[in-house]
Amino acid sequence: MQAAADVPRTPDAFHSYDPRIVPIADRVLAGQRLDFNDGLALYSSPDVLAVGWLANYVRERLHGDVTYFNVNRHINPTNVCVAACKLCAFGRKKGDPHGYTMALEEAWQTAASGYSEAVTEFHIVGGLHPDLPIEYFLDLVRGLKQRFPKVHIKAFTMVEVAFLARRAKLSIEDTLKKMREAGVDSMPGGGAEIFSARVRSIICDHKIDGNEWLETARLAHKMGFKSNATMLYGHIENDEDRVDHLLKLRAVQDETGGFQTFIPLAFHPENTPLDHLPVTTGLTDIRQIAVSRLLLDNFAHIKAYWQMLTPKIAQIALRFGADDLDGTVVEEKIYHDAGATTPQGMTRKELCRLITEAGRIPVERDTLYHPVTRTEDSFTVVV
Ligand code: V47
Repeated sequence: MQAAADVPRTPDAFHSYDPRIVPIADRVLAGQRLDFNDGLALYSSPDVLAVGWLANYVRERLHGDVTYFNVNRHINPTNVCVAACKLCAFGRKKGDPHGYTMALEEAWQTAASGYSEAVTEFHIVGGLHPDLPIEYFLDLVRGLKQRFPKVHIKAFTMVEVAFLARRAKLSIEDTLKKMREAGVDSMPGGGAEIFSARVRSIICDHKIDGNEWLETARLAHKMGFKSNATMLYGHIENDEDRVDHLLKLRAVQDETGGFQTFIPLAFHPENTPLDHLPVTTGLTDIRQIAVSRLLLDNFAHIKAYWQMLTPKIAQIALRFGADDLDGTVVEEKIYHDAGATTPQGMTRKELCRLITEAGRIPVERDTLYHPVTRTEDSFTVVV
């Protein structure tokens, strides 16, 4: 029998019974860009295996079998939020008995707790608190940098940056400058939701609009920050909204090159005002990964965030276009408040097992995708 590594992954092996996919395949195999209508065809084709084959082809062209993961810790300093987004089960109004705001000391202790292997990244996001001044967030980051100088700080979504700027009466650029001086190294991809104004006005009408999210990302990238990008799917959006979202991200990426990773996020309806909506199915999740890989030809990485997809679907996604699983996370609040049944965290060993059993090669990375080598309790970033 032929060893898996020797099985040819040639364009000749492609086949689809959907005639709409054949010309799309020709373009993908020739390295050409897909357009809006191609995106719609990929979302609606019954031949999801052909869509997945193409996405996997692109993924292997970019990364071979390498699959990335990191050792990170999430910190959510507050869940108090002025917005009342229908998509969210995490935010609480000021005065709500389930609201919390960490004292700085508590946030720094949280950073050090819960996992024995040294983390390479703190992922920090939280609510839009009506009273906390920008100095709270800058002190939080400064304190983390003092205590954990080797750890990359990926903090504050474009929504939080824009909110803190407005509250502090600063420009976005000056706000980002202060964040950089305090020790923010890059930004996570949250808050993008879906850019369609029609959908946004229903699921998150208190947030900055899609253009402001994109403009904030553009400014951050122009100042040298790398960031991620997300899309929330599986609620009231349609295929046109999804393709529109992906192509808007692609256009900004053409300009700035500042996005590292795209992370499709499946909507979890439990405990939200949209709890009458069904959860996404496995096939929708897998197809979303594949279409993202095919449309976002200028994004290096597509992340299958295991916390949101479940480890089993995330593992399958590694054969449908994804090359990254995210990380150990340690403690996750946003999805678990919305009914996620996934574990709170995973060890390096568990992540490596998922990747290896998918026939891929696990590579621990830092936030900027440099390989990490480690002994049990310390790490070195290979640049
Ligand atoms: O911005 C909120 C989404 C995001 C729900 O950049 C929900 O590496 C589903 O952005 N159901 C936060 N989704 C998570 C996020 C993220 C996660 C992992 C890695 C990275 C990265 C970013 O979660 C929010 C929002 O889009 N969200 N509530 C919900 N009920």
